[in-house]
Amino acid sequence: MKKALITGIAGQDGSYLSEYLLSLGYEVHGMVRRHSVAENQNHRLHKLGLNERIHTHYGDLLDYPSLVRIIQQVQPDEIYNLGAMSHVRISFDMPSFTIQTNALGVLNMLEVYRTLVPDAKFYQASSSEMFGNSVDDDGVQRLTTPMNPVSPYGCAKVMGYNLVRHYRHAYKLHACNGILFNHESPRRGSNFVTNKVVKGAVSIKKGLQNNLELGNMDSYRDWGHSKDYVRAMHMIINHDNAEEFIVATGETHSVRDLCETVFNKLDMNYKDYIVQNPKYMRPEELKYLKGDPSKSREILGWEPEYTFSTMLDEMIERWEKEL
Ligand code: NAP
Ligand code: F7E
Repeated sequence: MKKALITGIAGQDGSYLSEYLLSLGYEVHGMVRRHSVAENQNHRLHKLGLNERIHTHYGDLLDYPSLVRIIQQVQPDEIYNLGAMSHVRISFDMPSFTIQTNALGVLNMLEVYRTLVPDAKFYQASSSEMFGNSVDDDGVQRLTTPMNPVSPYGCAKVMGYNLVRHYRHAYKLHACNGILFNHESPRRGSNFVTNKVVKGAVSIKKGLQNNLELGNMDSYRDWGHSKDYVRAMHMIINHDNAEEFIVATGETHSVRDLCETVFNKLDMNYKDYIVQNPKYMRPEELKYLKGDPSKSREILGWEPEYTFSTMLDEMIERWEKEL
C-alpha cells in the first residue's frame, strides 16, 4: 500500500485528492493546523466522512520541527505540498505571511524531503498566478511564457516553483510542479469569485439578500473543476520524469460572463443585482488567463470530465440545498 502525505489536506484540493487517493488504495496522511475552536478542528474532513479514513497530524509549513516529525513518522512515498495562503487579494493584506508560507514553506518541505525521504516523489501546487499579465501572442499561457507575477501570492509561488526545479536538479530528486489554472467546486471557499457569485445568486433567488457586491468584472479566468485537477496531480507526480505540467481547460470567461451564466441558470438578470465595490478590487490585477494544457493531454492522457456549465450546476445545487 502506497503512502501519501498531503499538506493543506483540509482545503478544497486536499479533500478531493484524499478521496481520489483512497479510491486508488493509498494510505493517506495529512497535515492540519491547530484550530482554536476544537469543534471546528478538521470540520470539513469530518463533514465529508474523511476524518475516519485518513491519518491527520498537527503541523505547519512554517514549523520545521513539525515537518521533520511528520515525515519521519509517515515515511511517505508521495508528498503533495498543497498547503498555502491561497487567496490572492488577501495576499496584499498579509504579504509577509503569504511569502513565508508559500515560498519558505516550500523550502522547509524540500529540505525535510531531501534529508529524510529522498526516494519519495514530491508534487508542488504551482499556479497560473505566476504568469501575471504575460500572455503569448496567440492569447495563451504555456510553459515557455515568462513569469511576471502581480501579487505577493504570485511572487511567492514563483519562488516555490523555482525551488522545486532547483532541488530536482541539484539533489536528483523526483520533484515536480503542476501549474494549475483556477479550479473550483462546491467545496471552494465562498470568498473566491465563482462560489461567491453562485452563493450570492442562490441567496438572491431565495430572497435572502438583495444584491451582490463584487470587484473587477472584466478579468478573465480559465476555470476548471478541482476533482479533475487532483487526478492530474496524481498523473504528474507518477510520470516517469519529474517535470512541469500545465493543467487548464484552454477556455476563458470573464467574471461578467460568469455572473451572466449563473444568474441566467436561475432565471435572473445579473445586471439587476450586481453592485461594484472598490473594496474587492486589487492593487494590481491579473487581467487574463487561458492555459495551454496540450502537454498534459498528450503526455499524461489527462482529460477533464466537467465543463464550465456542469461545474456551475454542481455548485448551484450545493447552495440550493444548504441555504
Ligand atoms: P485552500 O482551499 O485555501 O487550501 C489551502 C490549505 O492550506 C488549507 O487547508 C490551509 O489550512 C492550508 N495552509 C495554509 N497555510 C498553511 C500553513 N502555514 N501551514 C500548513 N498549511 C497551511 O486552497 P486550494 O484551492 O485547495 O489550493 C490548494 C493548493 O493549490 C494551494 O497551494 C493553492 O495555492 C494552489 N493552487 C490553487 C488553485 C485553485 O484555483 N484552487 C490554482 C493553482 C494553485 P487551514 O484549513 O487550516 O486554513
Ligand atoms: O478571483 C475577480 C478578481 O479570488 C478571480 C486562487 O485559487 O486562482 C485563484 O486566484 C477574479 C479576479 O481567484 C471579486 O479580481 C471580482 O480577477 O476567485 P478569485 P484568483 O485571484 O484568480 C489562482 C490560479 C490561484 O492560484 C489562487 O490560489 O475575480 N473578482 N470580484 C473577485 N474575486 C473575489 N475573490 N471576490 C470578488 O468579490
